[in-house]
Amino acid sequence: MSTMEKELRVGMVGYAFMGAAHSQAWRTVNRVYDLPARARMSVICGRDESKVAEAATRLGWEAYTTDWRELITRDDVDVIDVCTPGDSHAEIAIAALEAGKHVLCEKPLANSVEEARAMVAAAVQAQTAGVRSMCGFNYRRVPAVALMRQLIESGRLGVVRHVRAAYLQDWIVDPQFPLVWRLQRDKAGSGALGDIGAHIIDLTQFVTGQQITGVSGLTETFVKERPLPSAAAGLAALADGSATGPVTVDDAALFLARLDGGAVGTYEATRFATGRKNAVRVEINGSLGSVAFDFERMNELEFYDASAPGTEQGFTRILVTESDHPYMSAWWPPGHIIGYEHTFTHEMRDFLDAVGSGADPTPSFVDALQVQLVMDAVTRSAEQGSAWTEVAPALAEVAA
Ligand code: SOE
Repeated sequence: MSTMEKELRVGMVGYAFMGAAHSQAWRTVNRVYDLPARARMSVICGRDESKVAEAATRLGWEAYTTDWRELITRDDVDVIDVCTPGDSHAEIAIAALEAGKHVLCEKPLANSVEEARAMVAAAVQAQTAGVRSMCGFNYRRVPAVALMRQLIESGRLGVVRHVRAAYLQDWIVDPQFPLVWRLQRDKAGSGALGDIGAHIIDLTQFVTGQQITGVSGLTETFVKERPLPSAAAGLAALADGSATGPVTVDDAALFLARLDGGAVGTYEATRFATGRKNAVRVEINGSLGSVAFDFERMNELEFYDASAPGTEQGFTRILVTESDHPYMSAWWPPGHIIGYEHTFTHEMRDFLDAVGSGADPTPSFVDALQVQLVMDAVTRSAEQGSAWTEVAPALAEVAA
């Protein structure tokens, strides 16, 4: 480590899918990017001691603990990385910020606007002492998505008129898929809306630079009762023979939107798009051109330039693997494509670059509160027969 580099000792809470994705990124980031700070994988935290001990070895952490409250007090930890289900984001992140730790919190920021507001307040207070915070919207870090933002920001699309976004999955189409935490409101806050709708709300606001100001929403739960996960099922079956439980979140959320730069939007987040595994699809139409993206072809961006000669017009396929494309200088020669896990390495790059430079990383907790406010408006609209529902800007709340 050069003398210029700061060492940031990371404590990560959680070791499931996001814990594994973040661990891969912490292991890799300082080996592929030159940054003002170096991450040290100090401690991983989880409730089950045998599982977190195994995860520490498998994922490359120096130590483990089963007590996050002890973790945030340790003098040998500088950063808390929150990779838990949404029902513990606020409690852990606020306590860590108050203990003077930089915080990276997985999306969505919280399970409610109230929790998100409290997290923003803690982040704003901590910032006065140079303590930084970021919400982990990794799809901003897909090189093709970052290129989309560059093209729009540089005016290549002209005036943005249409935002069209869908996040399509199908992992719970089978009614026998068990009632996991993502299907329980008290754990996840919402269903497809918060889990995957949050991504396309953040992504489209990021690439267009516009914020959603109003929505008309519709949600649906197609399968309303599911088998309990094996452990719980065993107990329930013994108790009263009912080894099933109610799904308390949306399976699909759709909404219309207006954005503050004049664009109109259509959004769809569903876990019932049979055959679509992780299709984050975005198309932006402007007065001078369009861009279109599908995460299932994440190294490609379709670009339509209306200023091209009529005889040459058509969507071109940009292979986003040149070294001067966003993030790509760290990787391989052109055409040697990258994957989902690289977006987390890019996320840690941006986090370490900011924190190591004494700057605030983005997206901030305020940016994430904005996403939370949109989702809350979609839910309220859906409860009121898809009534048009305004979205107050998060920044106004913070400034107030
Ligand atoms: C499940 O829908 C999930 O793992 C999301 O929680 C992630 O944010 C997304 O990147 C992949 O799908």
